[in-house]
Amino acid sequence: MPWVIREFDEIDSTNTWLVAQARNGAAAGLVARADFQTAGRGRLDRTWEAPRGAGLLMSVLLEPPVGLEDLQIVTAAVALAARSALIRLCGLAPQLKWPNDLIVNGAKLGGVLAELVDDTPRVVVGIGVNLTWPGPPGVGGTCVKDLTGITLSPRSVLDLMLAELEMRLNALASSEGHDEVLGEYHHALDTVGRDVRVEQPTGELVGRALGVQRDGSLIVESDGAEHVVRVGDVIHVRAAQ
Ligand code: BT5
Repeated sequence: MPWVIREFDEIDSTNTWLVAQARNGAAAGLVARADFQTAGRGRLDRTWEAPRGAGLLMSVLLEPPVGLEDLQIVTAAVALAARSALIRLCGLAPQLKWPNDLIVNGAKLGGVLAELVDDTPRVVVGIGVNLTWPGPPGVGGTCVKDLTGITLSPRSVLDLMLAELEMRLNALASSEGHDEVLGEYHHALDTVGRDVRVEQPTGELVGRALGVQRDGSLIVESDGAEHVVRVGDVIHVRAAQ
């Protein structure tokens, strides 16, 4: 993948910028990284905050080698790529909270925001990773520096993460490679085996997370039946045994 990296001192949101570029015909592989966002976005109209230079704030435009129905595994690949970059740069192995949060001991280290570009098979996937600031007070965040004592530069994480992402996107093009990414996702997911409460647009589901489907959806057992969760916020209600 010929990545084309655009870096900004300041921007409203790397996701917003990249979606606009995609609508104007930008090619897949375009990457935006910013030192500071004035309107960083989380999912469901929430915000993502970070002081200047304190975290990796990036988005990438992808045309995934899988159908739109498999989009969850593509966004998971972005989270896994960031996780792998952190393992290689400082030995920190965050877990994932379904669908894509990076967490360490339950504290949020990073989050992913995926947005489809109109009705095309293209998607903008953005990620924020806290490097030297643990997030706003009261949200239970953490950062690489507090966990390891190591100060990483956003650009070093970006470069390694893009190399890791490329490997996983290539893998997703074949059935065996897809199995490998899925295996890595399953291994990294802290959610599997836990009792969870899932807040979905359609209501709340309480049960136990059994695993993920091939497309990355979460399987939750509740009242003796298996439910497939494609969207929703998952709250871990009890530690895994
Ligand atoms: C996410 O949303 O976790 C997705 C975050 C994606 C941010 C990246 S940065 C680059 C790209 N450009 C953007 O504009 N966005 C993407 P969600 O699961 O909805 O979590 C949002 C919630 O996390 C907020 O409501 C806060 O409670 C909390 N939060 C905000 N900033 C945080 C931080 N730096 N660290 C930890 N938690 C944070």
